[in-house]
Order: sequence, then structure tokens, then C-alpha cells
Amino acid sequence: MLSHKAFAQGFKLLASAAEIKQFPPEQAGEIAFAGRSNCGKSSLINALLNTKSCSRTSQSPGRTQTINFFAIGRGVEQIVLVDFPGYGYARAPQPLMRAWQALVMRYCHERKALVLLCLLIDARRGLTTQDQIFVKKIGQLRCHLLAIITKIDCLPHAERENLATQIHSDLAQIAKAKTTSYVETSARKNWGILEARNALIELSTAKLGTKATVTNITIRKKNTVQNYSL
Ligand SMILES: Nc1nc2c(ncn2[C@@H]2O[C@H](COP(=O)(O)OP(=O)(O)OP(=O)(O)O)[C@@H](O)[C@H]2O)c(=O)[nH]1
Ligand SMILES: [Mg+2]
Repeated sequence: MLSHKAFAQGFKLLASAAEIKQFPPEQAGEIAFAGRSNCGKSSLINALLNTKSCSRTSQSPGRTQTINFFAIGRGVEQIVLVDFPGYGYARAPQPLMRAWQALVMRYCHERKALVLLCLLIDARRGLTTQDQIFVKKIGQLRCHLLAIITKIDCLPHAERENLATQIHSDLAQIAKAKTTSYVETSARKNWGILEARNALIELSTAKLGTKATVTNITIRKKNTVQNYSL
């Protein structure tokens, strides 16, 4: 079972996969990070691991071009963090974008090791049409869905609650996950990172459909972690 210790013990890059046959063997549970290009997936993974060097980040969208698998933790605590290429970058070559997204979809639909899917949402944009299309395409999930709002340092405090409420109601319409939770973060300011780790630990081991496990997430700061069932 994943624990806080695992986030502090370094990481090992298992694979950078451009096609399915390059996926590593399914030896441990996997937590995947999806979202628009430039929404902060790689930065958040770095912040979770308290490093700048795990996943490459960039000012320009389209930095992550393969599905990257990072193993953390030892023995039974091992878990794999999976960094997806982003979607919705209009200026990327479309055949390339389509190939990345086909790979991401096959991962989401077929990967049995997937224990938690995190959907990262840039606070400045909210849940975009592309996010909604992505969630609809995924369809029925066999694992929990965690919405992680990123870059909250860019959003005035007064607007945060509205954003979270909006995301909640939009996701409730379309997400076919048994439970959905959200957490607010800023990788740049290190806000909400502890709460995000808590949510990953809770939800990666929570049984589907059991409401109690979801309400177990520690609410450390008002409005930082919220839970709801769909
Ligand atoms: N202000 C602010 N900027 C951030 C934050 N997190 C990431 N960024 C910036 O957003 C840009 C994109 O970050 P990445 O982590 O590369 O985004 P990504 O989702 O991995 O992008 P792709 O790999 O292209 O899909 C970089 O310039 C980061 O410095 C944050 O919490 N606050
Ligand atoms: Mg990236």
C-alpha cells in the first residue's frame, strides 16, 4: 500500500512508451495523470516527489511526448506514477496528437494495473470542452477519478470555490466513475501537495463503490480536499 514514505525515496523511470508494446510489465498499481497540454501534469509529479528532475516540464505545450512510467516506493509500497502526453494543443501536428491520444485511450481502457486516474484541470481555464470529450471517451472507469485543480496560485482566492463547484457539477454529468474527488494544488507554490499525496494514498487503495473509503480523505485545510459521490 502506498505511503508518504514512498514519495520521499526517489523514483525509477521504468519506460517511456510511444506504443503499447513499450509499456512495462504490470507489476504494481499505477496512478495516471491526464489533462490538457500545459496544464501542469509533469510539474505536479515533480512536486509530489519533491524534485525538479523526474518529469520534464516546459513553457511550451507538448513537452511530454510519450507515456512515462515512474516507479516509487519499495516492496509492497511500490506504485507507478504515469505521466501522459497532454491533449488539446492546437499547434501540434495533428497525426502526432491523434497517435498520443489513441495510446492514452488504450491505456485507460485496457491497463489492468490502473488504480487511480487523476484528471488535471488548469485553474485558469476550468473544465474545458477537450477535458469533457476526454472524460466521455474514457467511459466507464474501473477505478476512482481524482480531479486535481492545478495552478491555483493563478486564481484569486474568491474564485476558487466557484471553480470547484462548477467542476463538480460538470464532472457529475459525464464521469462514469463510482466516486470522484478533487484537490486544489499549485506545484509552483507547493500548495495542496500534501493533500494531493493524501488523496493518492487513500484513493489508490479505496475499493470502488464504498463511500466510506472516499470520505476517509483527511480534510487538512478548508476547501483543499473535497469529496463527493456521483
Ligand atoms: N503558475 C504556475 N505555473 C505552473 C504550475 N505548474 C506548472 N506550471 C507551468 O505550466 C507550464 C507547463 O507545465 P508542465 O508541467 O510541463 O505541463 P504538462 O501538463 O506536463 O504539459 P505537456 O507535457 O505539454 O502535456 C510550465 O511553464 C510550468 O512552469 C503552477 O502550479 N503554477
Ligand atoms: Mg508533461
